[in-house]
Amino acid sequence: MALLKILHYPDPLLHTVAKPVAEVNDEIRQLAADMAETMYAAPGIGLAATQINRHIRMLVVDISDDKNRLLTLINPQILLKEGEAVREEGCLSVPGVYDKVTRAEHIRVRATNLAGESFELDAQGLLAVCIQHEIDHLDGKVFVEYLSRLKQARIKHKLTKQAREAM
Ligand code: K1U
Ligand code: ZN
Repeated sequence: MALLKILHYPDPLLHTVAKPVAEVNDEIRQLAADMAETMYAAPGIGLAATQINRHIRMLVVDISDDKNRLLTLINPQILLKEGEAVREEGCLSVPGVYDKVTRAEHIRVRATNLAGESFELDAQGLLAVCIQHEIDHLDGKVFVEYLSRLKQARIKHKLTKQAREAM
């Protein structure tokens, strides 16, 4: 297993649109295991392949306190969105920034699992928010894009300065 480097906003690679996974093979299963390890170590409750500079449609999430409900979604598709909820979000690619985003309260997703089988999942609350946030990553969208232009500019400035100082 391996810990992977997480891209930080405003890295333009975070705006890459990921391509579908053609075949679920051992390479994909190894990448999923490395992504889970990276997410738990961060620590985070989700991670999209885009964030570790792999532009394929795969994400991992685990919102459980005991870190024992890992979900791996390959080629996820949102079939249904219902209701609206405002929640504070964070992002491992935008460290130290938390803000409120409005998303669907309930979603139904179809995806492929690590055995290559299709499944459907109904999610609400934090799980629904987290899955929508991760699918946005696969579409090249970072949660700060839901915030005002002024907030985005401030976040960009702060993280660019931090990255320069870390060099
Ligand atoms: O995609 C990511 O960058 C991961 C992100 C997922 C997320 C969190 C909150 C709302 C929407 C999506 C994170 O995991 S940020 C870190 C975080 O929320 C957390 C970390 C440790 C314990 C509990 C939560
Ligand atoms: Zn994120």
